[in-house]
Amino acid sequence: MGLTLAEKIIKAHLLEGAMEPGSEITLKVDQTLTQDATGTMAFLEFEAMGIPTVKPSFCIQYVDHNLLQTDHKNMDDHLFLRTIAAKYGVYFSAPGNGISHFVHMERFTKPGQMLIGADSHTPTSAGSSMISIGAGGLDVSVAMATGKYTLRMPRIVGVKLTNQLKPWCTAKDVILEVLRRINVDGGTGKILEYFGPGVKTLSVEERSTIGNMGAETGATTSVFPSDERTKEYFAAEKREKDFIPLEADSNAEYANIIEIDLSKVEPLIACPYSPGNVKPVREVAGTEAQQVMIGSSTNSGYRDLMVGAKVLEKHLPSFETAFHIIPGSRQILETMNRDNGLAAYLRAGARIAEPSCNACIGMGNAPGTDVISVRTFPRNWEGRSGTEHDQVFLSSPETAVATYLKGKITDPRDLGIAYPKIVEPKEFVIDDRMIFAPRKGMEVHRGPNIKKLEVKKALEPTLSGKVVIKVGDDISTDHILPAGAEILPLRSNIPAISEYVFHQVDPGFPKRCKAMGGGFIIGGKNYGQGSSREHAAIAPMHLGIKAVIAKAFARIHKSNLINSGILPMEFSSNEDYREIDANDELEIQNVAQKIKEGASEFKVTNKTKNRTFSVKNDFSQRQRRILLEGGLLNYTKRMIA
Ligand code: MIC
Repeated sequence: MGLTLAEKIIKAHLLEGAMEPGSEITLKVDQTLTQDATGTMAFLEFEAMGIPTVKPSFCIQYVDHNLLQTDHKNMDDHLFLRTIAAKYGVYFSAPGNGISHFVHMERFTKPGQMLIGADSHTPTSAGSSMISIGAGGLDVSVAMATGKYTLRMPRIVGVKLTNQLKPWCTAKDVILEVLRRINVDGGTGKILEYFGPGVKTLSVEERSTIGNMGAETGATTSVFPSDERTKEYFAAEKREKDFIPLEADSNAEYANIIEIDLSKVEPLIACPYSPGNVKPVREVAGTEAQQVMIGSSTNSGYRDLMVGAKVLEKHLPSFETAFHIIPGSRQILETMNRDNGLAAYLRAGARIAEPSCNACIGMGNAPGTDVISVRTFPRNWEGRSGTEHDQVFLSSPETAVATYLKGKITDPRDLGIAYPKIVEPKEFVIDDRMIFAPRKGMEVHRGPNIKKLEVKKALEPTLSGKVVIKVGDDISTDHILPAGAEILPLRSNIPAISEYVFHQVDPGFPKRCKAMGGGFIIGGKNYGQGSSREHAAIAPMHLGIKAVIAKAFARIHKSNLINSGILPMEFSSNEDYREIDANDELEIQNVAQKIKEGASEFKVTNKTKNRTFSVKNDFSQRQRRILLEGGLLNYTKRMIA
């Protein structure tokens, strides 16, 4: 039997374990990326390991999230990252240079290599045929220290693309179609591997859009072949030397196949409050929109921005809708400027932001009360934009620009104008002067907001305490610990950020949790979906959370809980979820001993209800040791010693 492309790349990096779905494997890491919101903690963790320099052949620190500088904190963090990166042999991309995923796609991707990034959208590099996986900051700092990353071997699902997209229908609509079919947890434990004759009709940028938002399905990552289109892109980046062709064997077998006829893909839109709540644009067309944004974390590439510029060159809006453009990188901005795209936007009333993720995570440009906001972003959970009860819709740039022109949600095919075909440039404007190579001898800048790392003690023999909160299905890490202009600058200050745990869901949580001396969280299915932010585990750990019992977990958050020494347990029978209430007193007796012995089923006593129920886990040997030692940092330090 032949190998899928994902299997080929994994096989070439396999250090330990067998490539059987579900079994634990350890892979060699070629590259790591961190961004500022996750990077400060990742570097504090790296520092605590006492390793003089990073192991992988290329590590880079980006600054793209915390760019709103309303006091000293964010710039202090930028300077900390600049100097500590230099100390440990890590490249540094300065604020203003661009969003990690875009700059990485432009300057550093290498087909066939393995990238681990402290951001859930790291699979953007799927477009350049890498295995690129999003992980918590501590997992990435361990990869920086050891050159290794451990995960469960995913099942490889084939996504077969045939034919080609019709005018106004885009790569964003392709990934929204995938989400419409498999929803926000359908990719869990899987890699989505794209193949088939339709692949060659998509550029690297378009493939990257699909890889980026593959994260929203819960997939470990996505991957595309490396072909002539990849070669063209690398040539435009003057990086021909980094190109190699790659594809699956012709007799590769996939766990299952999702077929997408590109010619049948139509403009789609994800409605509030989930990237999985996908509908045809025509179903919601006519809804008045007072804010439109193109760019930020998804769809801020050259093609994405030029298409809107070309439309607006010939057709002017009423100027009544607020319009924001957030380019992915300085390179995109400069290339767009060279090709007259910027002028078109300025004339059309766009507010042009610096290249950043900002608005995607509520760092500025929050919508007003009851405002309908159409954005090309990847996520729209309630409140993520910074406004309570916001109404954020996720669409392609084509749908966004059509909406801007009409002032209401509009299927771009109904504009009745010619589709401006965007040809990718033969050459981008390349300028790497804002990327700094590591250099020894810089003193590490540590602002007052950077607090000492907290490390948990070994697992208690028996866990007991109250249910501090009970939540439903699909709770995202934004629900657990929001981002936003007020909270994001506290990422290197755990005591301060912990005051915001479940801020939008239940603002009394931190106080109550501390008063109760910690306890348990009860969750539904897909608990912890979304971002890689390990703060959504570290902050609950700081407040005394001992275990989360849920119907099922999202991959990255589950690892982050284990890494923070919090037990993620699943209900053996989901019926038991209904029988628990907040404030119930729970106990898991002799849990440490049982974990040591390899138990996979545990008895939980609900003392309040006078009943017992069972919970399960699939912990590997390694995860058991991590939990027993109180987290991955303790475990890694001991391994290194
Ligand atoms: C996101 O899109 O949710 C973020 C903000 O980029 C996060 C990272 C973070 O919270 O720092 C992610 O996707 O991992």
